[in-house]
Amino acid sequence: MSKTLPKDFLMGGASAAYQVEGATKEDGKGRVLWDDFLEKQGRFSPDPAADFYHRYDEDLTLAEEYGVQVIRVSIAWSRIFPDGAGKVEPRGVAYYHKLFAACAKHHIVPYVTLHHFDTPERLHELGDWLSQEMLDDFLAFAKYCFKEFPEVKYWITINEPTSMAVQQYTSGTFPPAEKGRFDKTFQAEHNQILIHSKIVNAYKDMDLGGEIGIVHALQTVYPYSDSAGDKHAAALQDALENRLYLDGTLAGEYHKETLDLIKEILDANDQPMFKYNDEEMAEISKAAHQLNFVGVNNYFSKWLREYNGASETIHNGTGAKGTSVSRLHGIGEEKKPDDVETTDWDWSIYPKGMHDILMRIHDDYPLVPDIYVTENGIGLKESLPKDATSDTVIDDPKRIDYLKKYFSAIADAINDGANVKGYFIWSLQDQFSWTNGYSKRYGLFFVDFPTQKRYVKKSAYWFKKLSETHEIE
Ligand code: BGP
Repeated sequence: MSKTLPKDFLMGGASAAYQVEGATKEDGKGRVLWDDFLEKQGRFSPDPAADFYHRYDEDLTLAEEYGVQVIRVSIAWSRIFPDGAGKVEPRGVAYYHKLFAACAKHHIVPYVTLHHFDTPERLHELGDWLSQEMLDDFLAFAKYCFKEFPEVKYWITINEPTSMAVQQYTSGTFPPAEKGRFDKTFQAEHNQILIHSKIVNAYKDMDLGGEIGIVHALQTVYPYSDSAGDKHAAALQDALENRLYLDGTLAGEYHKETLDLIKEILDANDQPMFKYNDEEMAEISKAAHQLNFVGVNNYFSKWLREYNGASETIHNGTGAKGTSVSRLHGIGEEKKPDDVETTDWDWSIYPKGMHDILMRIHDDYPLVPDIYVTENGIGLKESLPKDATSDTVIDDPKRIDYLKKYFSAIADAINDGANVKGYFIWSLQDQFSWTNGYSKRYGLFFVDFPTQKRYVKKSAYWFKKLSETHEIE
């Protein structure tokens, strides 16, 4: 018998401003941390992306037609405040009002992220999440948005604080591309938890009647074997990637065991503990008690084994299967079991990891009322057939298979008690990927980037049926 989702389960599509909008130099938009970084790298450009800045209505029309009820979009901070603070750019403000009006026209509810990896350049240069000015300006930007966009009823403070900090200061895949700086990673993590909390508390004080949450990258971590060394390596990796955030944002405190694991990582690397104080922890606790929802981004799981060498990370940014390496001094080494299937980008396909992370939130972090899966999906190498016509449907059986398995795991978690309210596929349409450019496609809708023409994928038909019947077939 097929599994079912609850009748009021929301079906959605996800996006992020820098990955879909394009138009990075249009209508007074300010520069962000990625502009210089990508120009210097010379591998790919954030323009045109999916040209959502001009084609949002076309995408929302498709979304509505294919059963999408909710959508994740982010506001590009530098479209509103080109310099991060100070002068407001009215054309940026007008764009988002138009976008939200179009969502309403298409009966799609926007869940709006305030920061999705796109720090304005000036603030990035001051130290990004490590700079007090950045934190102050982000709070001011958030309050501005709450007042300016009352049509938005669902806000997300920060997308994936962990992956931002880890990729900026541990693996070096995001600008400023530093490696092995666990001290900066944890400080940036704490600073994001703190400013997220201040924003949640400010939003609740404004009493605007909407909901506010945060989105975490939560990749489930398992020990490679039952050995004590592998189990401990998994616990350390989990503290780095999941646990500090979950503790801070969902429990409102850092548990002693979490702090001990973090200190162990920092000691092994001769780096100091991150700074936090009682006043900050009171703010964090207050926010955790009034947070409406947590968003879970889960794509893959990790297996860790004991490792005592130097740090070495190699990112598979091209889809050359088997090229990624992650060995972190003071933590452990990633090693997937042979029987776990992987994508071309070495991401494991492991739906049980989705079930387990949803249950962990349900079991260990009971304060948070609602859970959404805010990102999940599979990146594939897809191309347009040579003889394509405007009616061509792109065949993507691997995506349908992936979605079936992950939705089934979500249905199991709901049956086991997790309050999962909805699901946002990554991604609504094909988009630009931060470290993989245009070759890793995730969308329900294929975008031919040179012409910007959209083609429907078979997975969109599957998604529509699920949205209508709530039966996973
Ligand atoms: C998440 C981000 C998204 C998106 C996604 C896919 O971490 O929130 O912005 O990029 O991952 O990742 P990638 O583009 O690296 O395949």
